[in-house]
Amino acid sequence: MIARLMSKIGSAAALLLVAAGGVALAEVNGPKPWQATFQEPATRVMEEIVWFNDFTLVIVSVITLFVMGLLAFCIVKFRASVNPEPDRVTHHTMLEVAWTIVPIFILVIIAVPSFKLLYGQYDPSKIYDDFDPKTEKFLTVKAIGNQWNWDYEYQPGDDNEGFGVAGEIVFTSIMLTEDELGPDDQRLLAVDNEMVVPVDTFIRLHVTADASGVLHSFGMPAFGLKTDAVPGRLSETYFKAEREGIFFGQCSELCGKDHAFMPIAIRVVKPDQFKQWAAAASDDVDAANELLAGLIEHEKARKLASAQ
Ligand SMILES: [Cu+2]
Repeated sequence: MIARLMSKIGSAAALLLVAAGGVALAEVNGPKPWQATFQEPATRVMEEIVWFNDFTLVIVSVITLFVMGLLAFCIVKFRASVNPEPDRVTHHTMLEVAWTIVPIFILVIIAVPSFKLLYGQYDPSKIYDDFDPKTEKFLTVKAIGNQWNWDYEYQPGDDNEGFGVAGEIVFTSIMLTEDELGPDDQRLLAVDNEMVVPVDTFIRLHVTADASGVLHSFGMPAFGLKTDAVPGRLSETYFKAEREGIFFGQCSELCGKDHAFMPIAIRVVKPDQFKQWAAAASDDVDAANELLAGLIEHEKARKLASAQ
């Protein structure tokens, strides 16, 4: 009996070890088991969102403690046994002025950074002090929500040619099924064709949905990005990823039976890797992805060799 129990505990521990090893192996920027807080920020906007969350949390905590303290104080001080004769005071002008002015003051303190952040999600000059709209180059990518996957389009023109997009790149990004998953792939998040963007570059993101379809929402938590995809309407937002890697998001607007199975995967790479991918992708996306995987592998091996 005890031996059976011990062997059960042993195999459970082994399973846990394997799971922990698996997590360590696949170093990805996405949700982690038992995660309760935000994902590690990869853009300045997300850093500001995390700051704003912490800031309002402090204010909320202080107010909650103050109200609870006040309540406890009144319960003890004015309990019937020590205060048999209730007070007949009905109002106190100074107190009423104070409890109107103080909350207004607190709301203004919250509103100022909140509005900055709200506008900053669409206008980089609110977030990036050195941002100059006249000189800054944007790579424009269009994301189209379908039932139930995403299309991505990179058109030559605008600033895109400067980033290496010489011909039109159009592809569909579909979630990998359980038997298509590789050893490092995240279940329900990995896709066949990832959206590829260069690091430290402003990406202008156009978001819409299939004209005959329904609402979707393009959400990428590590970038602090969420924009509704509305049929017949083009929404514009931007992001600037500050580190390389693979980032995962999901459709964030209930859109039908496979809503949970249309993840968003963005691969952030070096600008020269992006150029090579873009040059190949206008002809053949699969070949371009293979080329990119090779370049990333090569870079990893080079880093590992130089670290030893
Ligand atoms: Cu959806």
